[in-house]
Amino acid sequence: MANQINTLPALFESFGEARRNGFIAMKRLKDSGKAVVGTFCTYVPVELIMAAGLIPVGLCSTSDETIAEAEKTLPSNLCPLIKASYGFAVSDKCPYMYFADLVVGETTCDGKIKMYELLVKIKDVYVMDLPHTQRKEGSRALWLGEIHAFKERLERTFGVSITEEKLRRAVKERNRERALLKTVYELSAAPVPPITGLRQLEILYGSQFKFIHEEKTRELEEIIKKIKDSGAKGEGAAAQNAKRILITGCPIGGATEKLVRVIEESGGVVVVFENCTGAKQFDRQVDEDAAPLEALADYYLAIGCSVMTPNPNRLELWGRLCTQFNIDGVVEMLLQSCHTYAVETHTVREFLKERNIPFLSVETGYSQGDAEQLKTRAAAFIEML
Ligand code: BJ8
Repeated sequence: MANQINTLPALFESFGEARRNGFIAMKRLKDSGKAVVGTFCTYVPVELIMAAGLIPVGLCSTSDETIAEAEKTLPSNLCPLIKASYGFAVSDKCPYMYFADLVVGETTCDGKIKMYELLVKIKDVYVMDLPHTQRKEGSRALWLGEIHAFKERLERTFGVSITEEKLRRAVKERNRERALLKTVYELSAAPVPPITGLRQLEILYGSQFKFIHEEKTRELEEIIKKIKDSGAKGEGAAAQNAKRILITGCPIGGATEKLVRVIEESGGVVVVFENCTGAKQFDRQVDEDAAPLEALADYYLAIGCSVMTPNPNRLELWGRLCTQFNIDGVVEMLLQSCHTYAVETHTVREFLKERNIPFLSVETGYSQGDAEQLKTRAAAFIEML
């Protein structure tokens, strides 16, 4: 234990409390004989991992601490999420990666696909082939086949049997977690949101570092109760006239919290995150009445990420969120060199223009060097709302 804690990243102390505690909790689970499966993407059906009695953990890194290390191997003009994730793996500085018995990749964007080819030299990596369109019959068949193959890989590697009963239980548990996290962010649909966007992000992002379902749901229920109580007392987290912002784009959290901070320091309040840290992941439920593997295939294939072409589900989700949260403006965060989201910006802009919703797109990375520049842009945007 002591050795492991000694190798925690230098920025350990600055991580959210949930993430810090998560490191310790993960070590305890490993000590108790549990195996860990690391994932990078919302498309990976974690219910299969849960049904196998394994612990799923998100591996996307959100700090620039190991980017220099990664750039010894990877090109510098690559998305920071990919560089940081690889950097933490090669430098052994991410305890979650360190503890992972299996790492699951997916063929989403080109940078990640190629990075997995290198990661395989360090870890046991399994890559799921994700189709890039939802509209062809064959896509669904291919994805269902990938889900079957992933199930078999888990069973083989860990010597377990994923029965239908276990899978149905995992679907129910994960649906419950999604429903609670959705309740957390939907509370900010109130005319005066009861929590700031920063606090909301802390809860949503931090939830992935809670590994025991019962503890996680209990804590979320307590958090929801506290937020409701303070809302009932009229203790809003933002001024009555704060501009209501929806954040979209690449996954946000860790270093990119800076964007939420500058928006909220400039007279805005982030009421909802449409990206993978928020509604993209928690908006819908897996059908509990359907055959579980089929239900998982349908649920995950329908995720509205820019790696899909075309990508109507992202726009459909927005339409609903903009109305439900009474949005004054949309801010898109693009990570540097994320081509799929960057190209989709045009479609997004047109979609919002038709609805008269102001839009700001910013590109950033994991360093804090552009915080002032982001603040200037956010302040000018909110000023004109
Ligand atoms: S479902 S958003 S987690 S792919 S790594 S695409 S930022 S260039 S993370 Fe993502 Fe799954 Fe989609 Fe969500 Fe761009 Fe970077 Fe690629 Fe990225």
